[in-house]
Amino acid sequence: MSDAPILITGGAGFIGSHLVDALLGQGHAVRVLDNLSMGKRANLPLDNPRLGFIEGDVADARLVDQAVAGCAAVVHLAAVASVQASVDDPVSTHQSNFVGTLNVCEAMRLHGVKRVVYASSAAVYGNNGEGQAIDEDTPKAPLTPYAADKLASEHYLDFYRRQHGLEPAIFRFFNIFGPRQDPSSPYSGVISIFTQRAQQGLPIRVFGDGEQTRDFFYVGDLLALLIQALEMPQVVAGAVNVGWNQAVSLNQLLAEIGSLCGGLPAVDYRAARPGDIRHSRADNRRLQDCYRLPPATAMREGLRRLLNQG
Ligand code: NAD
Ligand code: UD2
Repeated sequence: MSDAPILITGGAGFIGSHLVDALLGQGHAVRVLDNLSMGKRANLPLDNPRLGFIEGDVADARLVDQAVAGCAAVVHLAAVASVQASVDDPVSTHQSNFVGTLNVCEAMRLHGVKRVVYASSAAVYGNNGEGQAIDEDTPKAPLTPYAADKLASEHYLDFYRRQHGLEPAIFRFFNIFGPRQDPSSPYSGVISIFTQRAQQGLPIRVFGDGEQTRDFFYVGDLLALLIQALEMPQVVAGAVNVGWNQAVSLNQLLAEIGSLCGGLPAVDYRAARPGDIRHSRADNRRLQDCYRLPPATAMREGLRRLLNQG
């Protein structure tokens, strides 16, 4: 096992901290760069000598350069993972969600680091492909600065591939859920909010009629894909959707949570969020063709693990 660490930007966050645990468990050295805007030190095994932690901003080119130097590869997860935050403040979220990616690309070019795994999002499709499974060739229609920054980052990664030999493995995550997904913001992942409020007996707000659907993917299943993308000899060209090609409505989700919690608090149906996507489901044939998929963690099992973390 090389002693050169794997850099995980955003590694103190929900997905990143699970990846840190998995890579350390496999004997890798790991380095995390995170500004703790959403991530937490408590998510990290900071006493592990094979883990280095740098608190700072991916928008700081000098810091990113230091963080990338000497690394074997990069998993670039750092971003403001809130669509609404990007709508409210596109200038500052752009620094994290796009300039951060450009800084990572530049630092990798300068230090000769080739492999980068990048977390893009189903948001790049906007409302295109609604109602049927969305494949990677579906026309892109980013509706928000968050989605636009994800798509722009994909294009820059491809430029650095063509021009400078970077090896980007780009995933378009649909809706990832699991332990450590922070429910503290009204714009946190819906499953983290619903489960926390169900456990605390607080009223649950549904924005819309609850028939909107998402393709939910348990975080534990994602880790195997991220590690394969780090280790595979050749990266897959282009972006790959991460989802199970299964549409679950919020009302179905609530029924599952209710049956696991022995009932639900009051559910309050409100107006749909402006620009909210009605139906989202991943055509995951490219994922199945290019990666070894772990057995899917069933929604109920994922919810059970999440509820037990509490
Ligand atoms: P998260 O908010 O838990 O993780 C993001 C991490 O990045 C946090 O730890 C945060 O502190 C850090 N961060 C934010 N801005 C930063 C900056 N400027 N400099 C350094 N660190 C910064 O959310 P997550 O769900 O773990 O998301 C990880 C990545 O996956 C993000 O890029 C997100 O856009 C993407 N993604 C997530 C989902 C999902 O359903 N969770 C879906 C699609 C894409
Ligand atoms: C989008 C992206 C996802 C990720 C995420 C980052 C799509 C399909 N998904 O997630 O890939 O990038 O943004 O933030 O583009 N809701 C409620 N009540 C609540 C909270 C949410 O009804 O308390 C609804 C919300 O209106 C939406 C659904 O739940 O209809 C999912 O919302 P979300 O914020 O969990 O995720 P989403 O799909 O916007």
